[in-house]
Amino acid sequence: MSEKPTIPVKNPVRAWKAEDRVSDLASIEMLNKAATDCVDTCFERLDTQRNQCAFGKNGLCCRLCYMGPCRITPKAPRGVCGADADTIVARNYLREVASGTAAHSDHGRHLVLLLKKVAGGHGGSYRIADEPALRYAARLYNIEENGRTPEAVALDLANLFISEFARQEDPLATLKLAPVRRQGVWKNREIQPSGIDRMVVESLHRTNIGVDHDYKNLLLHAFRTSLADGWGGSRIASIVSDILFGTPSPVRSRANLGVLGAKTVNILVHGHEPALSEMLAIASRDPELLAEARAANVEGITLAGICCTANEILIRHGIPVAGNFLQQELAIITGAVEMLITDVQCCMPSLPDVALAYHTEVVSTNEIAKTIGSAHVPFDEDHAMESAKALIRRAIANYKRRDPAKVAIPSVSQPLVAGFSVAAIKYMLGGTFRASFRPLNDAIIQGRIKGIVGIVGCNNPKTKTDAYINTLTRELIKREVIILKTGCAAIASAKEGMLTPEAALEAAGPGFREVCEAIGIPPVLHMGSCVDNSRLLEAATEVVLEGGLGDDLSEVPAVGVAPEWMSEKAVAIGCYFVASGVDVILGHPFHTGGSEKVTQFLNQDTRELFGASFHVCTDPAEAAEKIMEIINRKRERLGINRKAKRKLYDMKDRRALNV
Ligand code: NFS
Repeated sequence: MSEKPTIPVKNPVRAWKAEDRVSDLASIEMLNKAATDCVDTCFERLDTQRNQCAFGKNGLCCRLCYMGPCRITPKAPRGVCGADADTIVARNYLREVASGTAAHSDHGRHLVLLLKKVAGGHGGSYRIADEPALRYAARLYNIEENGRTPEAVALDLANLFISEFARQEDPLATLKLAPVRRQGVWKNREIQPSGIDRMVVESLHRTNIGVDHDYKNLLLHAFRTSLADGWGGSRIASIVSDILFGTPSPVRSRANLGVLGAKTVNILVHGHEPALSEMLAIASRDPELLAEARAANVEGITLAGICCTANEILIRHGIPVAGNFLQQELAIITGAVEMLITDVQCCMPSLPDVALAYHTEVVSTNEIAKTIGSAHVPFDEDHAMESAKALIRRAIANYKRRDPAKVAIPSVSQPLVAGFSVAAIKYMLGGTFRASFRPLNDAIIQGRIKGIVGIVGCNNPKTKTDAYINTLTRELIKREVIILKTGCAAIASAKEGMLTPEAALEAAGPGFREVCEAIGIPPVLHMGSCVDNSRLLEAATEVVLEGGLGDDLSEVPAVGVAPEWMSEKAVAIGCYFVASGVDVILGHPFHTGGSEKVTQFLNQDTRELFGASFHVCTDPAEAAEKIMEIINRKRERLGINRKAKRKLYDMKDRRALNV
């Protein structure tokens, strides 16, 4: 290790029970083990941060210049420069959106540069894994593909995507993938983003001392910037991932800490970018390495994932998921992890501290993401397979340091099906030759499916892990709503067993269940990582293009929910959903409570501007009611809110559905 962590681990005195903080049995077990092993986790750290700063919480602390930091109170309503609560809250909010956009988009940029290398014949171990996806993407952007080599097409596409980051004046080309009416809304509201990088830079410029002080103008730029994420950086990341690593299709696997092997070398990948984890997924099955593992007296190599890196290799390779965001520390506490490999985003700086109590080696691999106490082993993309193999060998060598006395792998994991890209959903709905969203649209029009809800985002130790996500998911499928999932919310469902078609069908309302069985689609669809929220927009766009449910995303009976979110990326995602015309329910509010005007803008005025707004529902039952109210209102407007007659499907009906 390069340097020892500096934060001492202390024996926590807990005033709570593990089962009040986490939902699944594996996490409960590991949280209890943490106390026995005298290891701090985020749950104890939240306790020590109990009196969190009210100024920060309300967005009222400004530290953008060195006349401050200023804090706004009734007695001190303006900062030294004269900025009031509205300006300060809006500036802070815009910076959150810019940061979230930057994270997703930098991930996308990295993949685009890799695509360019592959196109130029310098991709090393990488190749174009999905040529149809490449050609489809090229056609979307009017790039000639007919009769050209995949490399030539890929080069044009990579260059176009690079220009999406650098564009200085014109709107992003990727906006054209949205329904035409939505494009018109963005144009009329003057929030079409130009280059992704430009939008982020402009956000920082506008929030610099003495620049943009009009809270509305700041917030409009927040929505503009978020569009550069959802329809720009994130969309590009998903498209390029599919080209380089394959478009996901339904795959079976398992989720939760029980996927770790008692007698195998356990390697966890954690973070977001799939380039390294893709290679690890392949290398972990390499016969030579498996033989080396056996020579070290272990039965094999178990590769599993945490957070969105997990989702990326789950949906393409069926690699099991060890856990979601709040399980990253708990995974180490099993005492059975030889190596935890981090790339970027959502990797807690505490990991090396936790690892000190065990034999786990925490390895960072990305130059922009190092942690004191982690070993840094830069991932050499030009020799990717060799890099991946070297890491696996290092993990095998670390197995001998595993202390059997400290090992307790919870025997808890659930089966799952994941990998529902839009192409896969289309295929499921109509087969190879008639792939289309028609059956889904028809089912919504007939009222057998009431609407579509995307449940996305993180976990947050402020609320019981997974509880809101899972309660809401069950409540909505009971009410005949189809659920699209990404990120850690998808993993929450996986751990609850709700990503198996059988379990979810059992819990689904009668009409919905019949449709799912008839058209062969499960009620809860795991669509990928958080950048893959762009797939949710893609799916909603398909619904619009298919016809019968309005001309714009704002007319589709669809809602987005971020129940337990914590990341700035979630703020950006929420904004691009709302700017796209999709209402968003938040499980807890933004740090904007210090300004009534900003709060009103986000929760009300946006309806006028975009046809959708934010809503805060801290309780899942309340959220379900709100969602159904929004869905029913949209159904009413579309004139499809007839009560569906229950009817059992026979073969004739099934054929009729597959038009
Ligand atoms: Ni999304 Fe995915 Fe998870 Fe939250 Fe983090 S992993 S990018 S930010 S915690 S869902």
